[in-house]
Parts: sequence; structure tokens; C-alpha cells
Amino acid sequence: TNTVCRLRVRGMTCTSCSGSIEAALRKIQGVKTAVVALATEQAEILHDPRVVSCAKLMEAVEDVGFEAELIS
Ligand code: 9UX
Repeated sequence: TNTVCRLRVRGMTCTSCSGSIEAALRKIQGVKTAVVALATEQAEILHDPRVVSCAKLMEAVEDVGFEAELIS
């Protein structure tokens, strides 16, 4: 069963920022879809929690150079 991880992402200034985060998330095993919205500073990642946790997804966002905090 897939669940949605919703994050607040701070530090993005252009669509290449959000695009690079989406690309990083989509490479991760267990991630089904990833959408990062620059305007709202939100990320929605559909994932299989048995394969990858929301905490791991937050780490991946931070590894690309942005701040992530959990919304839900
Ligand atoms: Mo845009 Mo973001 O020129 O890391 S890519 S600021």
C-alpha cells in the first residue's frame, strides 16, 4: 500500500530547484510519484512505506541542499 509523504521545502528559488528535487526523489526505490511545487513550497511524494520512509525522503531533499519539514 502506498502512502503520501507531504513536506514543506524551503530554499527553492527557481523551477530548476524544484526539478532537481523531483529528479532526486524519483530515483529512490519505493517512490512512485514525486511532485514539488515551487510556489507553495510543498512536496507530495507517493511511496511504499515498507520500502522507504518519509524520514528518508526528507533526508534526500536535504542532501540536494534544501530544508525539509514534515507536513503529514
Ligand atoms: Mo535556480 Mo535552484 O538558477 O538550486 S536551480 S536557484
